[in-house]
Amino acid sequence: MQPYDESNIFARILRGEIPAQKVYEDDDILAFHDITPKAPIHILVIPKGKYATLHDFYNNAGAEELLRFSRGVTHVIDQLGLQKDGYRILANCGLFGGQEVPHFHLHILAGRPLGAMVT
Ligand code: DGP
Repeated sequence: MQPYDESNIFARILRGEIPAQKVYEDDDILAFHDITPKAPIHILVIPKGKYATLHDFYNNAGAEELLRFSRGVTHVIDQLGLQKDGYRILANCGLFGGQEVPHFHLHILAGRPLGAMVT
């Protein structure tokens, strides 16, 4: 596995070097609007820890950190009122997954019927 790239864009957002339109932040996670939204609501949720992929996150974060991340994601969904009409969560991982930014993140997409697939 590649070492974590400190210069990736989300690491720079976390360090405050690049602005982001934040919707939620706590000690463990940051949620912000995607710069190229694929749906009326397109939020990215990232752990503040240095994890490149889902496996990196799962294998190296502690159980409490994983729990707090899950809780934070759910909180963002509730805060934005997405439960009622529904939403999609996805994670692009690695080359074939089309992951552009090597800091683990979830996409939350909502605001219109999304159909069977989002690319
Ligand atoms: P992925 O392919 O899963 O790595 O998606 C990365 C997403 O990050 C992509 O939908 C566009 C978004 N993105 C890239 N650069 C920036 C940025 O500087 N700010 C914000 N808010 N989003 C960005």
